[in-house]
Amino acid sequence: MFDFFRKKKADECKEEKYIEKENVYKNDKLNEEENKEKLEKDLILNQKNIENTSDDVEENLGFFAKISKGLSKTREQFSSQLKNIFTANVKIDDDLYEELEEILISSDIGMKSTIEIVDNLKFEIKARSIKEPEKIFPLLKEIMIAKLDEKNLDNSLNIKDNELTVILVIGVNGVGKTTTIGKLANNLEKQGKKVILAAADTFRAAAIEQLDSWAKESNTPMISHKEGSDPSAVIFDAIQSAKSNKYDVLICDTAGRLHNKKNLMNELEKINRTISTHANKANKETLLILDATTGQNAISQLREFKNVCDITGLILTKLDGTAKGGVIFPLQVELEVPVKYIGLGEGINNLEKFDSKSFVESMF
Ligand SMILES: Nc1nc2c(ncn2[C@@H]2O[C@H](COP(=O)(O)OP(=O)(O)OP(=O)(O)O)[C@@H](O)[C@H]2O)c(=O)[nH]1
Ligand SMILES: [Mg+2]
Repeated sequence: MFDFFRKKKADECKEEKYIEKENVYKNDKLNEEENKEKLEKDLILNQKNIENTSDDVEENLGFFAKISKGLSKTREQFSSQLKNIFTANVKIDDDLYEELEEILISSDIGMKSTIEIVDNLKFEIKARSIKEPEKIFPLLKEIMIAKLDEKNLDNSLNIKDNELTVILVIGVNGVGKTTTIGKLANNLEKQGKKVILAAADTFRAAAIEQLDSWAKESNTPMISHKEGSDPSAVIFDAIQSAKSNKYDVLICDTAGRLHNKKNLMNELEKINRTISTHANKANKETLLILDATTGQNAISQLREFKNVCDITGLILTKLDGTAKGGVIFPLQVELEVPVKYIGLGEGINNLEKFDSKSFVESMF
């Protein structure tokens, strides 16, 4: 009898041990799977951290450092020429002022601004009794910044909380309109704005796909129709969508156009009518994109476009590829249109708000 119970007890013990073992095994297996999953997650996180680090390095490079890096060609030319004339024992006389004028003009600063900058410099050197050439650099910077700010223009975009802003982006072919829209959308998204894009360049083959890839990269929705359709109809739809989904900013890409091409300018007029009729309460910006590498040509483009439409601001692109950065002076001071952003490269993070102080500092 006892034997029977003893055997039963032993069997139960065996069974318990077996269950225990099985549980340990199952737990081990679970742990192993969990560990594997955790390890995979860690790997992905590490990978992301590595990727983020390189993005962050770019982002954290700092506002001034980024502008300074982007303007290296302008600085190389401008600053090295200045250093050549402002040597330790230089005499501050008319020859020096003449040489300075030449340098400013060769940097695309323009005749009018150059003469005024040099006149102000002469005046201040006399008034402050400056004798040492090393004191001229900071003074010249100060005068150049004051020149850029002379007209007291508002360099920020007309964007207000809880209100829709419609930004129409225009310019001649290939200046960087679509690329700038991608960068701007990304920039505004990062500031917490809800942005939507309108693919109103229905003219050029692949223009819609190009904007679409920027929309994806900047995490922004895009409204588009078929190639060849009416750009105003795209903008109409985009405005409806922006209004009903409470977007903060609608940015409209348009086909490259010359001011003297009648049909394209009529099309622009129709686009403007669509915006003012269907987004009449919205804040509006018409941004002209100018390619800095074209130097003086950019000035004539602004002149021509100003005659046919109301330009509220400029974005100067490709400053990274040119020594003609000084062209900002005639654009903003003489033609009195504020530069709102500058393009300093092809990547999504290469668009910076324009600010006269950091710009002039980066020229030296
Ligand atoms: N280096 C540099 N390249 C730029 C910059 N902005 C634009 N680009 C380049 O300029 C070229 C033209 O850019 P797009 O954005 O297609 O110009 P677009 O004005 O939309 O051209 P269309 O639609 O054909 O009129 C592309 O190769 C861009 O990468 C910039 O700030 N720096
Ligand atoms: Mg384009």
